Amino acid sequence: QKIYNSFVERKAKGVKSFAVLIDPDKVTPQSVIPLAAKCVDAKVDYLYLGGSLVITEHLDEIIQQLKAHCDIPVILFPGSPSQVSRYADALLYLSMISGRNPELLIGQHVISAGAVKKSGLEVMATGYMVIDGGAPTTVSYISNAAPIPADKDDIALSTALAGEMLGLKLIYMDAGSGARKPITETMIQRVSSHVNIPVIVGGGIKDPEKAYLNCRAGADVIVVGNAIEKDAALIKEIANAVHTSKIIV
Ligand code: 1GP
Repeated sequence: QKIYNSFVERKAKGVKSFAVLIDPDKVTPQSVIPLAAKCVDAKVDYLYLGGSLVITEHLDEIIQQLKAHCDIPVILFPGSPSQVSRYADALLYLSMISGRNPELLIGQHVISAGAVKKSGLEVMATGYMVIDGGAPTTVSYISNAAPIPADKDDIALSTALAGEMLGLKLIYMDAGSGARKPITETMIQRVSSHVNIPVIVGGGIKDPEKAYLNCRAGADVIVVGNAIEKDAALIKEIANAVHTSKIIV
């Protein structure tokens, strides 16, 4: 549990982490080489790989290239069991606890359990909470499950608490990739002040200011994908914002 332990240790010290989300369909095994260099230069903590829809046949190759060109842990963020690759370091084993679609709560896990076990990947049981991002996102459409309304902080909190008490190891609050409205700081604060497990926050974060505010509100890991695809200079800016938001504990 090397990577999970790094999450817990960083949280205990109040150190915030920055994860760059790579959509495997928007890169090639070649294009991730300069991207890896930028992430190393910016001191990115984790690379997340995956998405609701992944069509590429080069997932393994993309991961191999990332591993060959940087030491940043590669963590799978799979939209479906077909996105499990043994070349990664760890897997966010997502149960979509915000929804009521049994396939995403347990069904897909049963189907892929044997393959996941065989992969040797570090498995991190994650309570995946989709929060309404202001307009339908790919994840809210594909999951066929209603997201938690953006202003229902109590529902978000109760969902996260239930996930923690069920034994999940991480909470991932996600407004969905490209969300018009990222998750509010009040919701992040409400959830993270009541659960002890690390809280990951992503979806629609477009600037260092929002990343910083989310960390100050209690997020332990900030995930950014879309904004970085549009402007790679943001990698360093957001990494700096996240790393200067350390909370003295
Ligand atoms: C999506 O949380 C991630 O699942 C990141 O979202 O692409 O909007 O940064 P963005």
